[in-house]
Amino acid sequence: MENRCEEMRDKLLCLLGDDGFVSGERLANDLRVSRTAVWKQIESLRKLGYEIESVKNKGYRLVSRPDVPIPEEIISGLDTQIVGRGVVYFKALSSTNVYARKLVDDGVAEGTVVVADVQHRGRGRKDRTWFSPEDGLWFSVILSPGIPPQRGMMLTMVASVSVVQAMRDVTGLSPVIKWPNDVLIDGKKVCGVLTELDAEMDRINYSIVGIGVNVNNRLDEGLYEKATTLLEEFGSKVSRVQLLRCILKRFDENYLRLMEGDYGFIRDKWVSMSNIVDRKVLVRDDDKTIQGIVSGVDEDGCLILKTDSGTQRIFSGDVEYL
Ligand code: BT5
Repeated sequence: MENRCEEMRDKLLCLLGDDGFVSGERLANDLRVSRTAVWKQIESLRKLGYEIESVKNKGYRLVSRPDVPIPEEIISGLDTQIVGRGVVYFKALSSTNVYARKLVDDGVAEGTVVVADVQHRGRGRKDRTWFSPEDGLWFSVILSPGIPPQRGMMLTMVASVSVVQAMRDVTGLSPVIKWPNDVLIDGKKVCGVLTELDAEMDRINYSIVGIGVNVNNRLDEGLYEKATTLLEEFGSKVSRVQLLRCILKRFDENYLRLMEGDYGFIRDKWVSMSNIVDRKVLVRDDDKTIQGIVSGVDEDGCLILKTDSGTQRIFSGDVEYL
């Protein structure tokens, strides 16, 4: 029933278009439903935030669309092959990654995106908390890449590269990637990626790539020192719908490159968007720390570090620039 309604709402939005009035009769005829059914759908669209004017003897006119990442706004005309084939939207969830996991168990299609306006238990890496109030962009992409698990970091890289490209496209800003999963503007975190995997020895069965972007949201008091929002950096509100569509489009392109085995392409793009090579860093991983100079990032996404005791490959950790 819900699906049928969504389908009808989609068609209704197409028919309403963006200019002029369309009569209730014409809508009812084209949709092959009663005028009362049309009215009900118009009401449900209004509840979602669409402003629709209705004038006697003229019909309905779409005045404005909401900036809410509902499937109707995200999927229409998206033109991707895998990423964003389906979108599931919630006003609030505990965590989009957790819900995505449930959808995997239900056998949902690869590329499905779960998005929520608010997360009550948004997650970072290592059980850290991700602050996710309204007006941000919190979503997860379900993938089944079939690549070896040691290449799993490349999925985080695909996500970060796509976010940077989309932010450039939409705002003209130039964010920088910080290994392993941060996107920064002027040294402050604007986006974080949490990639979770289910794998066998030789292949990843599925992966959930969670992306959190501070768009027009406020930040927690304690975060302002090290985090920022696009609103703050761009100076005015950024459309979440436009940004999400753009991220998904870029994600699809980059993911397809990865599926073709072009790890070098993703790695090179990632490196060109980060400023980590040749930097002196301290990497913390649980209670271990290691210091050195970054000589590069390999095609598994590992950091190559020149240390006093030789070259080391770093798989995980948090980086501090020295
Ligand atoms: C991350 O972890 O950066 C991964 C964040 C992934 C969030 C997305 S939202 C959609 C999906 N569903 C989820 O439940 N999660 C994903 P990490 O590198 O461990 O960074 C976490 C640290 O960033 C926290 O300990 C805070 O210091 C800081 N932080 C928390 N909320 C933040 C925010 N909104 N903006 C910037 N920094 C934040």
